[in-house]
Parts: sequence; structure tokens; C-alpha cells
Amino acid sequence: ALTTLLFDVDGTLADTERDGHRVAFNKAFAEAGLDWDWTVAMYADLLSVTGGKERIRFFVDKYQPTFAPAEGLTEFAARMHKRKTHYYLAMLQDGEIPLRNGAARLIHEARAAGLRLGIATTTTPENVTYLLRATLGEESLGWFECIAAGDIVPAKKPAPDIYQYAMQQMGVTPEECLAFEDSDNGIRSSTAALLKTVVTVNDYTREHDFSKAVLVLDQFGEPDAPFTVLQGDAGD
Ligand code: XBP
Ligand code: MG
Repeated sequence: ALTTLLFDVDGTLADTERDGHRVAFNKAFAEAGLDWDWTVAMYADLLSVTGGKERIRFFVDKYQPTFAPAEGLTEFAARMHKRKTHYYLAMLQDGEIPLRNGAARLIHEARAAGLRLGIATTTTPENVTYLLRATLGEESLGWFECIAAGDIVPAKKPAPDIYQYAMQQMGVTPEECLAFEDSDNGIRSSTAALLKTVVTVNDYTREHDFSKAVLVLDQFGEPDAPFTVLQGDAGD
């Protein structure tokens, strides 16, 4: 029987990428005196790589191949990423990034139904706690038995490791869990961990391949603004 819901964060609980992470990366580049501008369009390509440090290195390799920082690319990316995280956390703290439509309702209803909750994300741990605190309140940090995030597993999504880590921490099997994702890398990770997966799409992921999802929705929805089923049967 279903006992546990496992949530992705970026793109699933909140639309964090276009107006959050992307903007924070650009602020870090500007602060460092670099004239790099990750546009909305280019960021769709950059999102093919999960993890902010990994994404910076991917960008340099592909778009700035002659850029060779004296400290080395790994160190440079780590240093840039620290500043990016600083700017991103400030945006969360200022309440600039809301949860997606229906996400809070789903979490409240799941708790009321006695379901266990966990998080499996490639983003930095503080990004999750700041988002939850700013949107659902301080006490919501305790609603999630496991917040599996960032570099806790070396192989980020699409590898299954972060979901397997979360399930191991919670002592649950894939059969009793349902995962919530928004992207190709996300569903590759969750299904490789043998998880049934519900997808809510967003502007960056609408065209991704979700053939392995049990259900694809445009959003979680609210009673007065219901979701549209894009694939599967919400009655199952
Ligand atoms: C999210 C990510 C993260 C964020 C940025 O993917 O790939 O890298 O874009 O966060 P998913 P950091 O939703 O599949 O977990 O910069 O903290 O990595
Ligand atoms: Mg995601």
C-alpha cells in the first residue's frame, strides 16, 4: 500500500529555475566581472545538466571553451556556485519564489491522510529549507522525514542514487512510494529507482519524454483552478 510521497523540488514544488536559479547564476557572474548572460532560452539547454556546479562547468566547456581560470575549472565553479547560492537564498528569504499551484494543498492533504513525506533533489540543502520556511513556515521542515539533497550522493539525477538514499533513510521500499517530478532527468532518476512517478510539467519541461510516468499533469491544481491531465488517467 502507498505510505510515502517523495518530492522533487526544482520545477515540481516551485518554479525555481527561470526566475530563481538562472537569475542567481547571472548575479554571481556579474559580481565576478564576467559578462556572461544565461538567457531564458539558453538555460533550457543548460538544464540538461543537473547540479549548479556541474552546470557551470558544462557551460564553460560548451559556450566559453577558451576560458581557463588560474585556479582550475572545478575550483572556479565551486566558488561561483557559493555566490550563486548566496543570491538564490536571498531571493527565497525575500519571498520571491512561491510554491506551484496546489503544492501546499497536496502536502497538507497528504499529512492529514497519514502519508510520510520525503524530498529527493539535486539542489543544495539550504535551498530546500529556505524554500519550505518561506512558503510553508518553519514547522514544515519537520514534516519531511528526509531531505535528501545536493552532494550527499555523488551521482546526481538522472542517476537513481538520491531517491535510493531517501528511501534507505526512511526505511521504505519503492513499492510503497510515489514520486513527484517535473523533468526528463527527474523521471529518469525516479524510475531507475523503481518508483511510480507523477509528473507536473512546466515551461522548460513540457516537451520532455514522460512515457514512463503513471500520470502527467500541467499542475497539482486547486479546486477552483483544476489540473489538466496530459497523459494517463487521474482516476487510477
Ligand atoms: C535541479 C537542479 C539544480 C538546480 C540548481 O534538478 O538541477 O541544480 O537547478 O540548484 P532537479 P544548485 O529538480 O531534477 O533536482 O545550484 O543548488 O545545484
Ligand atoms: Mg525538478
